[in-house]
Amino acid sequence: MISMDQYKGCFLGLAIGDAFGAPYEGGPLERLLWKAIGKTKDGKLRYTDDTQMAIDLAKSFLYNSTINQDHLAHTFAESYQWSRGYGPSTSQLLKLIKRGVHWKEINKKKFKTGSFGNGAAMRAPILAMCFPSNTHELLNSVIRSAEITHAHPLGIEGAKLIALATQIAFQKFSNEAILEYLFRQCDSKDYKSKITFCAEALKQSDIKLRKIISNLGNGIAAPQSCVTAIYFSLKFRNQEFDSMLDQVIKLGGDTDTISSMAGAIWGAFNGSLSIKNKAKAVERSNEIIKFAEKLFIKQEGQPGF
Ligand code: R7I
Ligand code: MG
Ligand code: MG
Repeated sequence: MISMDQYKGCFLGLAIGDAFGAPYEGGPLERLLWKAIGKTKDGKLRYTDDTQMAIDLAKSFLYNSTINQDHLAHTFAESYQWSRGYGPSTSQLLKLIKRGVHWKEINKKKFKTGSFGNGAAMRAPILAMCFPSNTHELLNSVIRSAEITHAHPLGIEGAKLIALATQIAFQKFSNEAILEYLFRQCDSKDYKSKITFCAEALKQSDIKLRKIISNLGNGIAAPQSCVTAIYFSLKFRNQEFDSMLDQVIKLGGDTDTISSMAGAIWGAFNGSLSIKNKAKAVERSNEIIKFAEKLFIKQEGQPGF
């Protein structure tokens, strides 16, 4: 049985990972900028595009009871603020949607086959809360959510793996079972070999971070970050959230997104009890808890839940 606390843990884990990881994302310039704009007036940590798009997805699903692509595209566009640190292609796209252009006309404009950034994957844990037991519906919704901004097959596949990892974390399966399942769900050789490496790496307690970076990645492309996040969530599932966060921050690169995706999966396993206090440092954390509650109530009573 999945509990409401696991939903809260998942959404809070996503937001905490994002807000605490954000000051370390990217190079010196990005870090300097975040130093200047990374806190609210009342001293809370601001979250970035990762949490904003997750909230937008939850809002749109709660309103439509399905993934309505046009509504979701508008919800993303209405929330857009440059200061949330969106990826360049997503920024351009959302500004055009806000001006009235239909998302279908521009989702393959900057990149011919669509973006393979990790922007679709970072919001995918929310889809596991929307469809906790219906995998067919989950996968269908991953595609519908992703293709608005990230139509590239590798962007979609990364989102699929994060959504499935979250869904199965709610069920608390063993790491071995989770990775076998994810391996079977991979479409590409790249993700398959990363899942295989992840399974091997989890057997080695003293593996170096540079080996994780060179084999799984720490970048903003989905193939360079999704399995990395899965690896950390599985490695630290029985340890404190902060131990996981420390390691992801040491990894460098796309620290907000990797800790956000890992945080969501960690929270799906563990619930919110041990991270509630930490969440108080993050802006709008009470509203995030409310969204998690609403998503849980919406799914409760569905067959198989
Ligand atoms: O994926 P996205 O929305 O966000 C990525 C990151 C996250 O970590 C956020 O936290 C934020 O910091 O940004 O951003 P996109 O703009 O869709 O993609 C990110 C980058 O991936 C692009 O700017 C490109 O450098 C690269 N990229 C591609 N490069 C070549 N060909 C994405 N797709 C392609 C491609 O098809
Ligand atoms: Mg971000
Ligand atoms: Mg990021």
